[in-house]
Amino acid sequence: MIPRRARIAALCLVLIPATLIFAVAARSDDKPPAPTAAQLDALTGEYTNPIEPDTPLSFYVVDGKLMVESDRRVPTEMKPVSPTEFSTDTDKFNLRFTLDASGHGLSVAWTDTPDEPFKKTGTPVHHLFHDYQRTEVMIPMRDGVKLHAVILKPADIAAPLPFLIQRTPYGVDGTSRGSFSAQRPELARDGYIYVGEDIRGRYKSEGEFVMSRPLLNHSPDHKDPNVVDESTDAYDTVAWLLANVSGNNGRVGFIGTSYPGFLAMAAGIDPHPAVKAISPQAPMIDVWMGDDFFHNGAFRQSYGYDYVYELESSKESTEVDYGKDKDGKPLDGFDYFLERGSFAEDVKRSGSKLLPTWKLFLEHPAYDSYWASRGVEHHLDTVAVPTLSVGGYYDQEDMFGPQIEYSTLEPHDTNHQNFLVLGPWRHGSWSSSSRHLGAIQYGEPIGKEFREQIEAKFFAHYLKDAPGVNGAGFDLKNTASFQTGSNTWKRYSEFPPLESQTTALHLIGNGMLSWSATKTPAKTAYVSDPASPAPYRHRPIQPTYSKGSEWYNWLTEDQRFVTDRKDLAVWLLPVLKKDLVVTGEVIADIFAATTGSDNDMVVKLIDQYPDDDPDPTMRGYQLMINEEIFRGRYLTSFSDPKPLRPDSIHEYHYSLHDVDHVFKAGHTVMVEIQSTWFPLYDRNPQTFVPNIMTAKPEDFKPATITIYSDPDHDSNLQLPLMNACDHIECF
Ligand code: PG9
Repeated sequence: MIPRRARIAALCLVLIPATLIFAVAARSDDKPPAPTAAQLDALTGEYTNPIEPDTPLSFYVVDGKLMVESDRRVPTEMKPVSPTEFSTDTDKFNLRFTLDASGHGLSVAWTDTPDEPFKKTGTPVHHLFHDYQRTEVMIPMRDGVKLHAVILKPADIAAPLPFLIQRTPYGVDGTSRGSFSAQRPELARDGYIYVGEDIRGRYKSEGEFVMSRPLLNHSPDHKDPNVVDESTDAYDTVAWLLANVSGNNGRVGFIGTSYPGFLAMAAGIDPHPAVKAISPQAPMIDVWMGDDFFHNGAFRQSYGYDYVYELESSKESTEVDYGKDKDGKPLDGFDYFLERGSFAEDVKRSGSKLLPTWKLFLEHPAYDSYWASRGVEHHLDTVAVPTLSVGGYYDQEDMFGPQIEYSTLEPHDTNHQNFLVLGPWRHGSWSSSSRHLGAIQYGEPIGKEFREQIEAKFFAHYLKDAPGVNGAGFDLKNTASFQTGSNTWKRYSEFPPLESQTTALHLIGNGMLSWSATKTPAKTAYVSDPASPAPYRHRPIQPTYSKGSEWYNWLTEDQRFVTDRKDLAVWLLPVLKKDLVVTGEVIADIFAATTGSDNDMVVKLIDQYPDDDPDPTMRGYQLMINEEIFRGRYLTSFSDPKPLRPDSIHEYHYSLHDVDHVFKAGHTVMVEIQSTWFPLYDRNPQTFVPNIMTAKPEDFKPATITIYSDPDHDSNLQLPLMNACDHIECF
């Protein structure tokens, strides 16, 4: 007798498409049947996401089990949940197939993103994954503290291999063959002895964690056992690994993104002689000057609050929660911080003990010796090892670090070992193979191109004397940059390129920009009210790293959400007749007065797309190209803040960082100036108080900000133009 379920399925075969067969079959019993061998075979193939076509998934059957792999995913067994839905041990969501009329796989999608299916594009593709064997060790440092490390060693490579080390505060327990291949597929394929190490006081390492631990003046011979910092810990780790892990070739590279990027940088200062290459990627270099916690003295309130809570509440990362409103909805971070009023209140009402870095913020708001001691740039006076700095033009956390690392090292680069790669990436997003960032379309997988063409070859060259994954060797002379607008890779023999010509773009009257300075004096004014600050990104604002947070892409958001506000000023250049190519550092030089005695200046350079742009999502889009804040009290000294004289004119001359962008013909150049950017930056009371962290509600006052344009106060942006003569008269 045929069981009832099979009978229904057999009947349905004649009448309805196979997708429904599976659905009906699954519904007729609580526990769906295991898929048959024929059903599994029908799912095999390569499946590609048409929007992100560079990481296709391949499915195939081994020993009656459906397997999935991609160029960055080690072969993983898929467990049937139903004949068309499968789970793995490593993924949070399941994969669900749709079938064609003959029962063969047509597409597959993650169950949380059913609208983004991967379509079947061919037969399964197999990749090389080495047989990385995992061991855990405790490595003794010179002061007796032991650091926890995971070592992955390829058992299938007989030749001696170099070490590739990543030191991190974020925990290495999850380090495995799978995670290495997922995060750094090209390097995993090339074959290294990969080491992940917990730094002092984090996760399974002993000792005390110190945020952005200051670098000490240790002698390069590393003789003093009492001098301990991230550089000496890297040194001791290398010494131990060389002596204790067999099969190494005596060379070591360091790599890391963000905090681990800072740690890679530290490994290159008074380095162990075996260290032959480092790649600090999005490293923070100075958390007060321009990276995570302050920018030019303006305090990054929501970020400083969230990040420190996550890192210092315990040895392992702890999630931040802003709580719920009276209707049970998650609180908008904008309201959360506005209601508390000051950072001192944030801390008081956090429910947490006073965390060490919060205390530092409260007690040391200016750039005193506490912060200066954490500035790595003060230690970069030699290119001790080949250094590949990597940064994003849209890095929401550490845009400053890689640019300053490169430019500080460059004058010392006598052996041509200082390299820079910049692209329109957010914090670390070169690790993905995506073809876009928010609204910006690259047209190609620029992260993958960087990893294959530059990163993998850099390490292969310096650590193995080999060409790397793609045959031809490392050939970067100095700088590679993915230029937005033209969407092309550029290579420069120095950065900014010699050909770029600093050209002033003047903010003149009537909201106009001009390549000529004005002869007619003009003023532009707005009232900035700390009681109603401009949001830095659209609301609601979720905790920085929470699920669904829109923190990551805020720098690419369409600025139309604020441009109509009354508390900012806007200047425009007439629609461009020719492309405008800007490559290098943009400087703001703004002359302004305030009716108050302190203020913030936020200057944004924006590319406004035409209303008839071929891409409908970009019509009228206002894309920030460069942007930065400066806190007025630090105009004369970062360590000794001073009140501004009300109504007198001050010059705000500061960097808006590097860029490589083509404003296309038909686009409009826009400059926007405002005085709040909340809650990423705390509100300036606009009346001078000794410490803004403890400002009282009554200290916060509206003020009128006036921007000047006259022969003595020529407010302008200095743009590094590659084709200046297309826009100004050249002789
Ligand atoms: N941006 C992070 C961070 C680095 C250093 C200090 C504080 C924060 C990070 O992504 O690691």
